[in-house]
Amino acid sequence: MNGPRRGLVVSTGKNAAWICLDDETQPRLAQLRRQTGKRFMPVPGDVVYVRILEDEKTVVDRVEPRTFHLERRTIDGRAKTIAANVDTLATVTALADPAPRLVTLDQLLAFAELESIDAMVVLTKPDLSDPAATRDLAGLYTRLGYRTLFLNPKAGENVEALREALQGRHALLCGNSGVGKSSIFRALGGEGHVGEVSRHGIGRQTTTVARLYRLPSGFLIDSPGVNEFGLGRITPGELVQGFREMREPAATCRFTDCTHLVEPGCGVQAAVADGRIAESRYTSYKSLAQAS
Ligand SMILES: Nc1nc2c(ncn2[C@@H]2O[C@H](COP(=O)(O)OP(=O)(O)OP(=O)(O)O)[C@@H](O)[C@H]2O)c(=O)[nH]1
Ligand SMILES: [Mg+2]
Ligand SMILES: [Zn+2]
Repeated sequence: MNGPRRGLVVSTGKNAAWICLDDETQPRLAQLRRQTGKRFMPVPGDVVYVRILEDEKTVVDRVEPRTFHLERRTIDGRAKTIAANVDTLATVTALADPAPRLVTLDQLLAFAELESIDAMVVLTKPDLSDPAATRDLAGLYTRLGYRTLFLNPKAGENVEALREALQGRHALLCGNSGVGKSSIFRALGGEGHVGEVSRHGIGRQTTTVARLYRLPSGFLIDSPGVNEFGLGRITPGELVQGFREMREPAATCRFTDCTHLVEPGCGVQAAVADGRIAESRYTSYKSLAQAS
């Protein structure tokens, strides 16, 4: 069999990538070729065609055009592509340890909304949190229409519900460091930390590279903790479209360029005042609006 074979990128290193061929279960290490002078870096989720040489060496021939890719800002402000062909953001938020950062969650949800991809809300560590607080948070996002579930990946609790929710999806786990993304990834069957040593030493297994796990249909990508998941520079008018419950109220503002922060006659502020918009969601909106 010498023809090109199709596969999915699982993870990438400097000159090589782990590829899971469509008709195999174990990933293979494949070499990346130089393409027009510079190396083209595939990312997890990329569809590639590889050739297997006589000595079983595997070489990536070409990378299919991406339907979608996700970028994040590096510390020095550059954009780095972290995953390709994703259609669902599986946002992960710990109910405790670390305490939920709702602005991160709301930013991820706004990002998905603005990019027109699906999002779901996964809440972890229910065992460390007050049940009433868990119910309140789950209720808020369920009412907004997001598929919301809580699970304890460490104990294996509710993991099957998530597996079912991910069926047929090309999903990316995202959320702050330490919330349990890799625990979820492993609970579903993904390989843990092959050939990877944590920057923080033994005991703290922070993920440094994204990796993919093929589901019976679809895939799931584990990614490093996302702190800056670029909404980039956007206007309040654009940002408010990322908060689905604010769209209608925003259409009633007196000023068409309303920032929904201080203006009189603001439909959004009125909806916060009478409880149609949750305080925490508006707090997230304000902090994102002031940051961009
Ligand atoms: N008690 C409890 N601990 C959990 C739960 N889920 C994950 N943990 C623990 O939380 C810690 C962090 O989990 P990880 O899965 O490494 O978190 P992560 O989101 O992958 O973190 P980064 O790779 O740094 O982004 C680990 O010690 C897990 O065992 C849970 O539901 N309950
Ligand atoms: Mg991790
Ligand atoms: Zn307004």
